[in-house]
Amino acid sequence: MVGPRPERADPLIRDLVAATSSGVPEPEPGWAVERHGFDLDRLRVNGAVFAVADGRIGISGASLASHPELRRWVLANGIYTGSGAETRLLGGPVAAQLPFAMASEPGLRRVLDLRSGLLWEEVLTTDGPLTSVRFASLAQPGTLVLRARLPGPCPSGPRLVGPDDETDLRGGEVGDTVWMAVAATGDGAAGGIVAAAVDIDHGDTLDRIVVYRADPDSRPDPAEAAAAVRAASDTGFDQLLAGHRRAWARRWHDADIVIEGDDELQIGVRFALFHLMASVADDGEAAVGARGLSGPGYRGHVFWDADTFVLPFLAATHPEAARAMIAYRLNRLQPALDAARRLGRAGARFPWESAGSGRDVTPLSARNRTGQLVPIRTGQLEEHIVAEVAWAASCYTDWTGDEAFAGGPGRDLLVSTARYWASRIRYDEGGLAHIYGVIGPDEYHEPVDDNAFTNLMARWNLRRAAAAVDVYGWADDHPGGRSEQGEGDEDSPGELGRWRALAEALVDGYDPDTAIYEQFAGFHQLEPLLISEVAPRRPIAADLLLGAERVSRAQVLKQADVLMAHLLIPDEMEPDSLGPNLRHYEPRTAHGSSLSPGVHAALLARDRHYGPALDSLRLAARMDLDDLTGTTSGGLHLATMGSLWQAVAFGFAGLRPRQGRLGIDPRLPPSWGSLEIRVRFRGQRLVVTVGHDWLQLTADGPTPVEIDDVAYEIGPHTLELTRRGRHWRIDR
Ligand code: IFM
Repeated sequence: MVGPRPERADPLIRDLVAATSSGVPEPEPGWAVERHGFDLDRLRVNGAVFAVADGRIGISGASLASHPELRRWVLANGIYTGSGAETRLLGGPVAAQLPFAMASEPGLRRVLDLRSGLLWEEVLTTDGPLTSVRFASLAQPGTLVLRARLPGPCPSGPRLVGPDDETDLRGGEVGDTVWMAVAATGDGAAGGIVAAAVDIDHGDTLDRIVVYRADPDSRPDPAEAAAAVRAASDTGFDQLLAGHRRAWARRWHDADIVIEGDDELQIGVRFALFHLMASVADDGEAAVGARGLSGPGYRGHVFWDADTFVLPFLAATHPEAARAMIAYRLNRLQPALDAARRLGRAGARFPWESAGSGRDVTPLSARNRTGQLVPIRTGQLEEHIVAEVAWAASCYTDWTGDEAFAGGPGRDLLVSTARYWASRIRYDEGGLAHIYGVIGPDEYHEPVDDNAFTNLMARWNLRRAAAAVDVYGWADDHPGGRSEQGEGDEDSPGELGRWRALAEALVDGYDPDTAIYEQFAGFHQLEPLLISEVAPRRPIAADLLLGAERVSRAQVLKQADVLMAHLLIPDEMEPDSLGPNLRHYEPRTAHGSSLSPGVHAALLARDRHYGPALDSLRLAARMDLDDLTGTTSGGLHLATMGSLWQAVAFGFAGLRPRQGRLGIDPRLPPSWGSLEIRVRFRGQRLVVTVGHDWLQLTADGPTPVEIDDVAYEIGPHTLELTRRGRHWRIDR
């Protein structure tokens, strides 16, 4: 521990010192998640809800004071340990702890300040009240800073504690700096996490500054971390805090959503945006696991949750982070090519669950909530992920207009995934094309033939890849170069022609008489059971309620399936098919997966069903705050959070990039006063504010938008429109 360093007389720091002395500050309305009291059942849930992260490192929101039921963890983006399906995120050294024990009636109050990314805590310990504030610096990722007002003299205790599950630990001291290193094991893992910590004693307050360094390929150097933490402690708490606050202010400036007239949703939405922003690094590569950096659930494996649910928010608000997520996939293209090859197919087959190596790490079995061992076949059969990796790349291109990406790595992802589908799809004797034996998003039914969602996504993938090659040509190393396109050559249609023909021939289960897509071949013949009537309160795990066997023979969906296609690729869907499919599939959907309600909310809003849309939105917004699935202790459901943004952005605000313009077609529920959403489109910041009969757009620079089929160039000025009936007209 070192002596106090001179702090600047910054009002901010004075406030913080005063606040830590006198307790946790009053939460700012609309910007804080607050919890009072001690609830043993929620101890671990709160560890996720109050987690703080900076895109690289995530730190559990567990109390600083110890309790036997507490679990503390530190996770680093993309640093895995273990082998095969057992591969999991490596735990890092824990620094957010102090040697005080919670009192038997702990009296706990915590406030997560979403605006500034600060976690405040007041806890009664056996020595008296311990008040603290901590943050994971968004300005200097990898830096954890905490200030605590101590209940009394600090008993001696370790600054860094080794994670329970890890065995390969080393530690040491360099001057007043303590360091600890954890190394990954298994599957040729060479990576690790190192932490170096400095304590600064101000008498009755203590500052702890910790620098984490993590590397997937080699053991980070403790000396480098120690030098970095000394530099950070020279910078001092107040400057670190000021930089952190500025970094959060910048992020919110580009991404905030203001819902006037619904305080509960306002908090739910900001809570989601906060954790989405905190979970993804914005340089290098970002492996975004199903629970981000907010917990070890699903072992930190990367699913379609990342590409389909998380990435759109980032593509539209902080493209650097979306690009880092795509870099994660691009850097694993070779294992995806190898996986296809092993199955005798062409192109790239991205794994259902991915970690460090890019090989599939989906477990083959798991215990369900009743303790029964059930086989897991998603790794072999849930192949729609292949198209979603390509979809994510296109989503990034559509929002950013990044031509260098679109004509290079973006095109390559489209081509390698299209090739996979081309080798996977089979023609029948009648000339129709099929994808046999898959699992769709609805994992209650497996395997199925011609899952409409998978087929529609594969069709989109084939068409979009062909269009990309039309525009940008083949990659330089393409055998035969542009001649392979063979446009206009009847006998030898070439690869692009084959893709387009396959896309045309691929069945999609659409029935023009009913305007309904059959979820998979034979779905309409299953028991016509409406889960909305069996279990009026959803979400419900229908497989547990009714038994997996019964559910597999019934028209009960775990999660949005056909409807996912309406959300992701509306231009591929039959005109006016959204309403009929919503009405058909909504009452059949159990929302047994947290990914589902946000999707329904988006589409119900498009369809102007505001009551049910808001119910679904609320479900998504409360999923983790109220631990609706009973699984939040493993981490927050990042896909749900992404779906919440999509529901507001795509569903209610009606934002959608199309042909180089941002389409805007809002749907404002009667109960909301107005909705404001901030995005970045093609390099410009755009603020869209929607009222019931007015629409205001403000952009920093020239921004092409489209409203009611009319193209506008807005920015740097503000454009105001007024509603006439269902149409928007410029104010004169
Ligand atoms: O990717 C999801 C899947 O759609 C449903 N089960 C959980 C996975 C991880 O969130």
